[in-house]
Amino acid sequence: EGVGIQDYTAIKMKVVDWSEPAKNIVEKVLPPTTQANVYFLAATLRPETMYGQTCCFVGPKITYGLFKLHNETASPEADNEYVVCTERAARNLSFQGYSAVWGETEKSAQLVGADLIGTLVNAPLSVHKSVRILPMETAHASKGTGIVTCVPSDSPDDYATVTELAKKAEFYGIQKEWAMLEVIPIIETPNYGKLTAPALVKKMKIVSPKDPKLPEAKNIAYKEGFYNGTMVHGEFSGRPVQQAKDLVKQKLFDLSLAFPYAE
Ligand code: A2H
Repeated sequence: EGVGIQDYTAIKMKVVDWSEPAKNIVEKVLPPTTQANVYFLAATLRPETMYGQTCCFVGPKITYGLFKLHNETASPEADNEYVVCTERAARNLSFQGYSAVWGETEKSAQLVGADLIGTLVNAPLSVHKSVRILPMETAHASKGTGIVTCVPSDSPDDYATVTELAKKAEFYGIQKEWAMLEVIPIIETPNYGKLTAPALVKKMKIVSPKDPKLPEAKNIAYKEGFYNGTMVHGEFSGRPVQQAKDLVKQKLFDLSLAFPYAE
């Protein structure tokens, strides 16, 4: 990676229902009586696309932890939140004001990505209120939180991954429907219409999440969306993406559905 700082928006995707293997591990340390809220923490550079989330990815082989999330502004009773992310991300968070003691993490459990698959989580602002945790073999352990929320309308990587998962659901040990939530138009671009990522994947004949043309597709989609995109969904519909990005981000912060995370 470069030497610059990457400013992410960390999206809090609240767990509604754990997969069986995850439930066995998590309920040992956080029995239902604790009434703790647990969130998958997804790092994104495109908060304005959150209306179109259809699932959330973990790397099946990546090791994750369950970490206490400290919130200075919460009352003591409400200070009962935990996040799932990589140990590396938890350490970064502990230097950014999200742990009780600066530079120290509080790990409650360890889980491998494969165990998390099938968990149902809320997707903030999305037309699909709750979505499944699904595997993404190309997710990096050392980028962001290791968790990627999936927006197939605007991310070629995400679109290629859900297409693959739907095609080979049995192989991936998932239910096909989990990968087939409707792809909603969020942003319109002059060159690629209302579904930029699917249009690019088709045009560039990208056939798998490991296709070598994906990095280029990702660059084109990002530039098109950011510089030339117009919102076609949600309360900032009609606004250029360059304005909507900060407006949606602030809205997520105000609703406590996200917070800034840098690395
Ligand atoms: B983006 P950068 Cl709609 N492994 O969010 C692989 N990819 C990861 C990751 C990880 N550990 N952590 C974050 N990411 C993804 C939305 C989105 C994103 C859209 C379009 C493009 C896009 C929905 N997924 O990213 O290397 C996350 O996906 C293309 C740049 O730090 C995050 O933003 O620049 C982006 O990659 C961060 O990538």
